[in-house]
Amino acid sequence: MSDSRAPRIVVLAGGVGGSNFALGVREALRRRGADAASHLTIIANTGDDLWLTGVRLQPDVDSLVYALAGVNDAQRGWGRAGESERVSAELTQWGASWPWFTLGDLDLGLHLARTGWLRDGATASEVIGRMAQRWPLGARILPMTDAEVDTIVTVREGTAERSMHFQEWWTRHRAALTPVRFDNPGVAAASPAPGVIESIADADLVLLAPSNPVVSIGPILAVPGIRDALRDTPASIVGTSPIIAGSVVRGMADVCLAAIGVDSSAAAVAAHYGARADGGLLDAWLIAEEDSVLSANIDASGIAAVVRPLWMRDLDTSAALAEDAMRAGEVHRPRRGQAAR
Ligand code: FO1
Repeated sequence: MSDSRAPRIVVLAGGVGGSNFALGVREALRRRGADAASHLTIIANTGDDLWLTGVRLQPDVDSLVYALAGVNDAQRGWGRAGESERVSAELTQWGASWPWFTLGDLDLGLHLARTGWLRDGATASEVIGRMAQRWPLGARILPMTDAEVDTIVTVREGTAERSMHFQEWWTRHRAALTPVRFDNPGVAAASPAPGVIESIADADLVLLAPSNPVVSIGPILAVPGIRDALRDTPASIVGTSPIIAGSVVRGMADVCLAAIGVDSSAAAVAAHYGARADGGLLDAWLIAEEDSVLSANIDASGIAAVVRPLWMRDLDTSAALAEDAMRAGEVHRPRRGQAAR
């Protein structure tokens, strides 16, 4: 199949689930004979970025870059393969780090390089560009914004409330402290990174990865201009449920969903994103075979439910899922009048 028949795809993604999905989309494009690098743009969540021991961490960007470069620790789900942790151990001895948050030596090399470039005036987008010069990624990765936007989790402790950085809540407490709310200070003043709005406007297909709807996709949608660009794009928008048979595929999205009053069900997450006909985002929503009973309800809400196998066990199953999402986008086009043109 010729390159011209492959869609220009934009993927909205968080880190771990987003990486597996992105690998599948890249592979599915290649299997269609397309040059993935010129067809695939990934808009990465940067809401869980942080400064730690003097260096800038971008966990979701790094998970995506490491996975696409093939240097990731696939089993652990984050960081580099073949890591050592000598520096982290030393930082802990100095009391200069979070003892429950491990910075691998190879990973730290990237954080040091990034921090130096940022201090020299580079933007987060330009830093990713430098990473892509070292490792051909077969895709373009854009941060949702070049601005620093945090995710702060507020938890209830008895009658009091306490706030902490998302990474502390996620990694140290394993999301076990009941969240009251998630805030993204700085997001209201943030602008989309260069290329974000343009890539959405020019896409044939926008895919929402099966990433955490609250703390991965949520911050991307909160950047002013991105939600409007999605509503206006002539591209089909197809999401993949991160919930199968009432359980999260990975991570702790159920706790996050509960905090914003959304049930852990494929239908409830679809309703959370909303139908384009009602000013929401979705033209179609991929749900698992285990959830086929929810199809009629989702269809009735104006979102086309597409029942497919969703488990991403390896590159083949990820590519098959991505191919299903591409086909859903071809079948379920935005209805006339919904998109801007
Ligand atoms: N996750 C952990 O569970 N434990 C860690 O010590 C840890 C360290 C870490 C360092 C750099 C990095 O980029 C990611 C890291 N992660 C770690 C993953 C990360 O906390 C989350 O999985 C993502 O931010 C959620 O998307």
